[in-house]
Amino acid sequence: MPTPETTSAAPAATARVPLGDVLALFETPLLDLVHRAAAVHREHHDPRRIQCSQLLSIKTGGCPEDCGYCSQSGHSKTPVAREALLDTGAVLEDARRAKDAGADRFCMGAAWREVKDNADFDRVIEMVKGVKDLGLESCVTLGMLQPHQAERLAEAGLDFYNHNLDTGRSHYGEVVTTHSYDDRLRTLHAVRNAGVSVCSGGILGLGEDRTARAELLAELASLDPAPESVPINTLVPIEGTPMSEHQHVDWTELVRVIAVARVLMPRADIRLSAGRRELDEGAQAMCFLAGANSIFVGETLLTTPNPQPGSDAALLAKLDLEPAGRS
Ligand code: SAM
Ligand code: DTB
Ligand code: SF4
Repeated sequence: MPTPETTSAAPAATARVPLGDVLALFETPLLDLVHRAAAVHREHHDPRRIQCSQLLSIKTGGCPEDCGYCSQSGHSKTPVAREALLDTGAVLEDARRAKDAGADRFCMGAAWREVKDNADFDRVIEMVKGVKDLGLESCVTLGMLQPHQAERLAEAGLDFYNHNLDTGRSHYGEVVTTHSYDDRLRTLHAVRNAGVSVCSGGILGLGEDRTARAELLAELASLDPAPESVPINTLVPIEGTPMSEHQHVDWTELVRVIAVARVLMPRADIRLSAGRRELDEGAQAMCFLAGANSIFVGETLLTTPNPQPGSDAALLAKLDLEPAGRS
């Protein structure tokens, strides 16, 4: 059930992208779709540039929400231990190392249902300011936000707020029951109104069908304006969660999702996010061709491993691609 303070109607999006149009894009022969997406990508972006974000879990585990995929949900018995919010100094030290290693954005994640107006939020505000002072772009993902909290983050200089819609509305109830799709949309609206850039995308492999994937992309593309940043994650199966059994997502379906996202949201950064460890170099190259222009770098995502920094650097070099921070 939505919380009392979030029961007002979700903001209506203007000019909705019809689901039928998105499904028709999915049905396009794959290489025709990739060709079209690559052309859109080249019109709006430098195709040699890859935006590189580094993640840090600043408050891990014990989350009251029941998201079925997540290692940090208090409803699942997973190998992830619960920890308190990290110290600002330790976080900024990690951010400095990320910058030295070539990241251009530092993203801090907290396993909270929602932000509370307390000392922990004051500390996150300090962290955002510190990351900005290092000359990095800043991003946080802290759960649900109220408008005044989004404004405080904006005043601290926050560049992006990540809050994923995760899947299509029709499938959301199969993934999480402790908050609603409209709760997610209300937070995105608060972020947008505060003038912070929106980072919102989803996960493939939650037992959804192609229609649910098309619904997700239609919903994101119908936000007005569309998100600046759209992460496409593939499920990293976590032992002890209801979704520990992997729904195999073929790499061609991931390429399709990226290509459709690129066509629908020409200006957004499309982020090839969690799940890259399961993709070989050729499949990743195809994702970049289809319009992905952003990745997470560094040894870990939030609680799971990411490809080794050395192998990522080698892949980008082989493809003549450049990390945005180095170009
Ligand atoms: N609590 C905040 C929230 O829900 O927005 C922030 C943290 S949450 C871990 C951020 C996003 O990471 C989720 O929305 C989901 O898309 C992605 N994610 C989490 N666990 C994942 C997993 N096991 N595999 C793939 N993506 C995952
Ligand atoms: C997003 O869409 N993917 C990132 C970031 N936003 C916060 C998180 C991926 C988490 C993968 C599972 C884990 O490491 O716990
Ligand atoms: Fe995980 Fe975020 Fe859901 Fe909490 S709200 S269980 S941290 S995805």
